[in-house]
This record gives sequence, structure tokens and C-alpha cells, in this order.
Amino acid sequence: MRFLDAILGSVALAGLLPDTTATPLDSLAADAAVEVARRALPNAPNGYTPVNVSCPESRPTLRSATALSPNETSWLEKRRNNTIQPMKDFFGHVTVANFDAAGYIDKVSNNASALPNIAIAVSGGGYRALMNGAGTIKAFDSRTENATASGHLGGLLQSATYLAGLSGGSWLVGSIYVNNFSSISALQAETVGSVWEFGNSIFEGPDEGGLQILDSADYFKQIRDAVAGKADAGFSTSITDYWGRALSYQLINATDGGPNYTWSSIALTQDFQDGNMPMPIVVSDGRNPGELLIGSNATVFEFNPWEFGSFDPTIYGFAPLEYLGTKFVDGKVPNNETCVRGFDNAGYVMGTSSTLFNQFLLQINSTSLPSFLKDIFSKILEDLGRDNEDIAEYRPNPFYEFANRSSPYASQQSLNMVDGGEDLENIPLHPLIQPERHVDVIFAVDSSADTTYSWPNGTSLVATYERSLNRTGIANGTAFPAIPDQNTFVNLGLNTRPTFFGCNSSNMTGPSPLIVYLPNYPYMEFSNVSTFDPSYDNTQRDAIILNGYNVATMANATRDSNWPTCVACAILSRSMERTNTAVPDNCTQCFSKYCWNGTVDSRTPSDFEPLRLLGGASLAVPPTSMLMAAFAAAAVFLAA
Ligand SMILES: *[C@@H]1O[C@H](CO)[C@@H](O)[C@H](O)[C@H]1NC(C)=O
Ligand SMILES: *[C@@H]1O[C@H](CO)[C@@H](O)[C@H](O)[C@H]1NC(C)=O
Ligand SMILES: *[C@@H]1O[C@H](CO)[C@@H](O)[C@H](O)[C@H]1NC(C)=O
Ligand SMILES: *[C@@H]1O[C@H](CO)[C@@H](O)[C@H](O)[C@H]1NC(C)=O
Ligand SMILES: *[C@@H]1O[C@H](CO)[C@@H](O)[C@H](O)[C@H]1NC(C)=O
Ligand SMILES: *[C@@H]1O[C@H](CO)[C@@H](O)[C@H](O)[C@H]1NC(C)=O
Ligand SMILES: *[C@@H]1O[C@H](CO)[C@@H](O)[C@H](O)[C@H]1NC(C)=O
Ligand SMILES: *[C@@H]1O[C@H](CO)[C@@H](O)[C@H](O)[C@H]1NC(C)=O
Ligand SMILES: *[C@@H]1O[C@H](CO)[C@@H](O)[C@H](O)[C@H]1NC(C)=O
Ligand SMILES: *[C@@H]1O[C@H](CO)[C@@H](O)[C@H](O)[C@H]1NC(C)=O
Ligand SMILES: *[C@@H]1O[C@H](CO)[C@@H](O)[C@H](O)[C@H]1NC(C)=O
Ligand SMILES: CC(=O)N[C@H]1CO[C@H](CO)[C@@H](O)[C@@H]1O
Repeated sequence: MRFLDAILGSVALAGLLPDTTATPLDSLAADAAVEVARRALPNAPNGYTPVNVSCPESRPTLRSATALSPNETSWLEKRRNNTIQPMKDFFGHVTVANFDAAGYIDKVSNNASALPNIAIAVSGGGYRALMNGAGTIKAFDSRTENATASGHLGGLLQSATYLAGLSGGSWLVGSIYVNNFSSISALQAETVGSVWEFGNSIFEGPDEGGLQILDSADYFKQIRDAVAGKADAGFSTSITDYWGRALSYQLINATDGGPNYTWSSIALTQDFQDGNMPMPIVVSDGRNPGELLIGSNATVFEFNPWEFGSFDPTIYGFAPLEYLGTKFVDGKVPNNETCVRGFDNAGYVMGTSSTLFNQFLLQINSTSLPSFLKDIFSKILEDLGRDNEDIAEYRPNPFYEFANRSSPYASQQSLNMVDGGEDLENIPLHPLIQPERHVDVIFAVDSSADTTYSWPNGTSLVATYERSLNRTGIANGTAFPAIPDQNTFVNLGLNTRPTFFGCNSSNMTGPSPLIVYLPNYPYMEFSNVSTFDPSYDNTQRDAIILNGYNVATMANATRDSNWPTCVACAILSRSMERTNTAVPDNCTQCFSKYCWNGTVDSRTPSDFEPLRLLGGASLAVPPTSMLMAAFAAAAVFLAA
């Protein structure tokens, strides 16, 4: 223990005071060559530490959010074209009786604005959300074994334009994209010492072997040094820096948690540039200056491969992601300032979207970690102050004095970001309902822990709907289908099976995608594990992923043999409307079965405690009320 204590140094770990005695990590250089061979994207100039670089000849600038970025617009031309063949393949095995869906795609294929435009959104909810969401992505991925058999939905991922994630869902999106569009099966197949080994909690760090040459002491030392390096270079740090670093060891398939991986480097990979995968988006909320509570008027930000920013009127602008950390004033880099690169560390982006899990660090006293580590983290938390324990600090604020100077953000040197689910919009729909993106259908995976026993009850959709009602205010022209209250969700069972919202496009305040709501539900596994359970062995992980696969496919269409057809109809609905194509009878039947028809039943329901639909052996019993009580205090604050 004394040995470990000496290595770590309690003051330096705080990252708040300069640590003049810290030595660079000597093991890094030796591993660099290995890492370059593994991945194509470790392009940060100096690992986790942002670095001053000379600005390119045309200095980076912010742009207004009036349109999509030129990068996205030109990328979309390739991507939309590249979804044509996957959609035809998809409709080869997901069919609509008496309607040639593949032929329809062929017919409209030379007209991008007629083609269906598909998005997938994966909610927050910690590891539960990562695993349940992974089940859906696995079901939608044509690379998954048997996923293109009858009754399955493989190929929907390849047909999609956008894939958004938030909080625990951002860990999933990051795991896929930072690891070269890795499949879920490949992530599951990784072994000891590599990624997705959730049996080793964030408190222990990875096992030795595989990628890692670390023991727990090295792990904490590396995290300490990485954050101290950023602080020493003059950048503010917060708990989220430690959190993001720790997460990276579980999610990024590279040695030492891949400190060189940036989120913006996703845009530089050839496969992405060729439009061979959907565009990833991660969502995070801004904490309004001077406010501690995150309400429905919080500004919602997105990280996409090129940019960081928001369509909300409070910001209404985007900064080039690669140059985050650069001092912008009114959207420009002043002549006497240099540019900064390496701020958009991939783990930091995922950490920013999931700052609720700073709670993991706050709960450090209940772990079996050595007491000196508890003391060190307690000291960090104390120094930051309770008001700031759930933020990621973005300083300098790229939107300083930007365009809308009456915005409270414009006068702030620092931007305080929080978990994307803290405004209760726990499904990252915001980027996907922007009219400029013209999305037709969103497959919305909800792994929220809304009810007493950690099942979703529609709270997230309600929050997005209510926000959309302020069209001239914070919603800034976005629209959303009408959504009933949560009691109705429970009483009508809308959270026990897929439900469509917005089937009738005339029953909306403006153009909005059709929402295919996919709530977490027990098929063969109680997948309602606690948001704050930090560790899962691979057996439980794989069981929850398989359960998620069943949620998406309705148990490979055994719960409803028509389900794949209904998915096809949801995909085609808006497109058929645009091309004045008569709705096939089978689709009409699907819509009458799956669309919420406007009925409400707002009586208070009793506790929602679903049984496993498929029965059979389960690994876990549903969490008892006693266990849940342990998390009750946190749950009040955390809807995720
Ligand atoms: C990160 O990149 C820098 C510059 O390319 C390199 O010197 C360093 O060894 C890299 N570190 C790792 C861990 O790959
Ligand atoms: C992790 O990296 C190794 C080495 O490049 C590669 O063989 C493996 O497929 C990667 N795994 C994932 C899930 O990306
Ligand atoms: C994005 O677009 C800008 C301006 O059109 C261009 O300079 C930049 O290289 C693009 N970024 C990427 C990663 O392609
Ligand atoms: C569209 O994709 C097909 C192959 O999928 C390719 O042959 C064609 O050149 C692409 N067209 C455009 C305009 O990119
Ligand atoms: C795929 O289907 C085959 C044939 O039905 C079956 O033997 C195999 O176990 C399936 N694989 C998976 C991963 O379900
Ligand atoms: C957000 O709403 C709260 C409560 O309604 C209000 O006090 C606050 O001023 C609002 N903030 C902004 C930035 O509109
Ligand atoms: C650039 O000039 C501004 C305004 O004079 C000043 O506040 C800032 O500190 C200067 N930056 C540097 C790096 O010298
Ligand atoms: C852990 O316990 C110690 C001693 O009771 C206390 O001082 C410290 O604040 C606690 N840390 C946290 C993060 O709650
Ligand atoms: C729905 O979830 C919210 C929390 O998100 C909770 O306050 C409410 O009581 C729940 N209602 C029902 C009917 O489950
Ligand atoms: C709508 O948004 C505006 C600006 O954000 C705010 O001032 C107003 O109070 C909001 N209205 C409602 C009903 O929430
Ligand atoms: C849409 O339908 C719902 C439920 O019937 C209704 O309450 C709402 O007012 C309608 N909205 C519009 C814009 O037509
Ligand atoms: C459609 C709409 O209302 N757009 C507005 C969004 O916010 C910006 C900045 O306040 C306005 O300029 C747009 O008109």
C-alpha cells in the first residue's frame, strides 16, 4: 500500500495542482508502434494533452446552424446512395405481402429525396443501455450470424443514415466507431485484458494480458498522469476527465485506453469518408449559465464527426471538432492566438455525454478499493465542490461572444456540459428531428430506468414532445408527434412492445419522423439491471445483449409473425407518402396494430413488474425493492 501511495501521490492525482514531479509514462513510447498497427486513428498530437499548433492557412471558424455543414451535405450524397443496395437486400428478406418493396427502392433510387431516410437512436442508462442497445444494433447488423434469416432484421443498420447515442448509449456508439465500425459480435468476442470486459469494474481497471500490460496501480497512475498532463498544459479539468479516461480502457481497443484517439478522427477514416456506415452522433446537454438544475430548456449539443454545437437558439452554431480547445471569439480565432488540437479525446466525448456516472466515482467509499484511493478521489471531489461534480468543463467556450450575444452562453469563458439524459430526454432524438436532416423514421431504443423496477415508461418521449411544443422558443422549429402521459404508457402496455408514434403525419405541428419506440422488456432475461451496477460478467452481458436482440426482433418474430413486415412498413411510410404510393394492405394492418391511436388512460397504475415473456432459466431475479431503495436517492436526481 505504501508503495502504491508513493506511485500515485495524492495531490497529483487531483490534477488540480501542477505536479512538477510527474514523469512521463515511459511505457507509452514502446507501445506506440503496436497501437498504430491496430488502429488508424490515434491522431492526437500528444496523447490526452491538448496541444497548441499553428492554425491552418484558412483559420478555423464557427458557422451558423442555418443549414447542415458542407461536410455532412457532401458525405450524405455518398451515404444515401450507399444505403440503396442494403435496403434492397433488407427488403429481400423482410417482405410486405403483395408489395415489391425492393422493387420500390429500385424505382425511387435515382431520387435521393424520395428514398427512405433511416435513423437509430440509443438511449442512456449506463451499462444496461449499452447492453440492451447493443442487442438492437446486433439485430440490425447484417454481419451478425443468422441476422438476415427470415424473422430477423439484419441490414437495417447498413440501410441507416444516422446512429445517435447518449450517455450509456454513447459508450455503445463510441465502441463501434472508434474501433473501425466494429460489430457487436466482434466486441463480445474480445477476451481478457481487452475491451468490453465489464466484469472488471472501472475501479479495478482491465486485467493484464491481451492489450493490457497494466496492473491496477499502473492503471490509476496512467489516468492520473493523463489528466495531470492536461491540467499542466493549462486546461481546466473536471471529474469527467478521470471518468472519460477510465471508460476508455473498457471501450477503446488500443493499449492504455487509447489516449491518442480523437472523436474527429472518425471523419478521417476511409470507410467513413466513402459513406460505408451511418453517421455517428453523440448528445450532451449544456448547463445553462447560472443554473444548477437541468430543465427542459437546457441546450442540447451534439458531437458529430466534424463538429460540436447545437441547433438550439441559445447557441445556434457549430465549432470544428478537431479544433475544440482553441480560443474562439465571436466565431473566429483572434490573430494573436494559436489553434489547439487533441482536446476532442474520444473518451472525453463519451465521458461528457455520461457525466451522471461521475456518480460511480462519488460512490467510491462503497467499493473495496484501498482507502488511500478513496481519500484521493474524495479530495478531488471536495475541491471541485458539489455544484460541479456532474459537469465536464469546456474551457475555452468556443461560443464565447458568438453571434447571438444576448444568449447567456455568449458571455461565458467556460461551457459546462452535463449528461445528455439530464433534461429527461434520455433518447438522443434531438439531432434526428432537425428539419434539415429530413429523417423519415427513428428506431428509438429506450433503456431508461423510469419505473420503480428500472423499466422505461415513456418519460423520455414525453420530455421531447413537451419541449417541441415551444416551437418559437427552445424547440426552434422542430416538431414531434403527440405522446401520451406515462400512466397511459403503462396502462396501455405501450412500454411492453414496440409502439409507433406519428403515423399520421398530418397530426403534427410540423414535419417529424415516425418514431418506432423499442422499450427494454424482459424476453428471456431480466434486463432491468441497476443503472449504477458497475460490473457484469460476460455471461450476464451476453444474456442482456441477446434479450435486446429479442426486443428488437420480437423474439425473431415469434411474438408476432408480422413484426418484420411492420418494420418494413415503418421504414417505407413517409417515402410512400412523398411518392403518392398507395399504402399496401399489410401496412395498414400494421399501423392499426402498432400506432398509438390517441387513446389515453391516465389513471395511476400499480407498480410495473413484467414477467419474462419466454420463461426458461434466467440468470437474475428482478431487482428487489430493497436493492432499489439503495439507489432511490440517486434515482430522484437521475432519470437515466
Ligand atoms: C500519440 O501520438 C504521438 C504523436 O503522433 C506519439 O508520439 C505518441 O507515441 C502516441 N502515443 C500513443 C500512446 O500512441
Ligand atoms: C481489436 O484490435 C485487434 C488488433 O488489431 C483486432 O484483431 C480486433 O479485431 C479488434 N477488435 C475489435 C472489437 O475491434
Ligand atoms: C470539412 O469541410 C471543410 C470545408 O469544406 C474542409 O476544409 C474540411 O477538410 C472538411 N473536413 C473533413 C474532415 O473532411
Ligand atoms: C452509388 O453507388 C453505386 C454502388 O453502390 C455506385 O456504383 C455509384 O457510382 C454510386 N453513385 C454515386 C452518384 O455516387
Ligand atoms: C444460426 O442458424 C443455424 C441454423 O439454424 C444454427 O445452427 C446456429 O446455431 C445459429 N447461430 C446463432 C448464432 O444463432
Ligand atoms: C429555464 O427555465 C427555468 C425554469 O423555468 C428558468 O428559471 C430559466 O430562466 C430558464 N433558462 C433559460 C436559459 O431560458
Ligand atoms: C490576445 O489578445 C487579447 C486581447 O488583447 C488578450 O486578452 C489575450 O490574452 C491575447 N492572447 C495571447 C495568447 O496573448
Ligand atoms: C468517503 O468517506 C470519508 C470518510 O468518512 C469522507 O470524508 C469522504 O468525503 C467520503 N467520500 C465521498 C466521495 O463521499
Ligand atoms: C414514470 O417515470 C417517471 C420517472 O422517469 C416517474 O416519476 C413516474 O412515476 C413513472 N410513472 C409510471 C406510471 O411509471
Ligand atoms: C419558450 O421558450 C422561450 C425562450 O426559450 C421562453 O422564454 C418561454 O418561457 C418558453 N415558453 C414555455 C411555455 O415554456
Ligand atoms: C394529434 O392527436 C392528438 C391525440 O388525438 C391530439 O391531442 C393533438 O391535438 C393532435 N395534434 C395535432 C397537431 O393535430
Ligand atoms: C425555424 C426557427 O425558428 N429558426 C430559428 C432558430 O434560432 C435562430 C437563432 O435564434 C433563428 O435565427 C432561427 O430563425
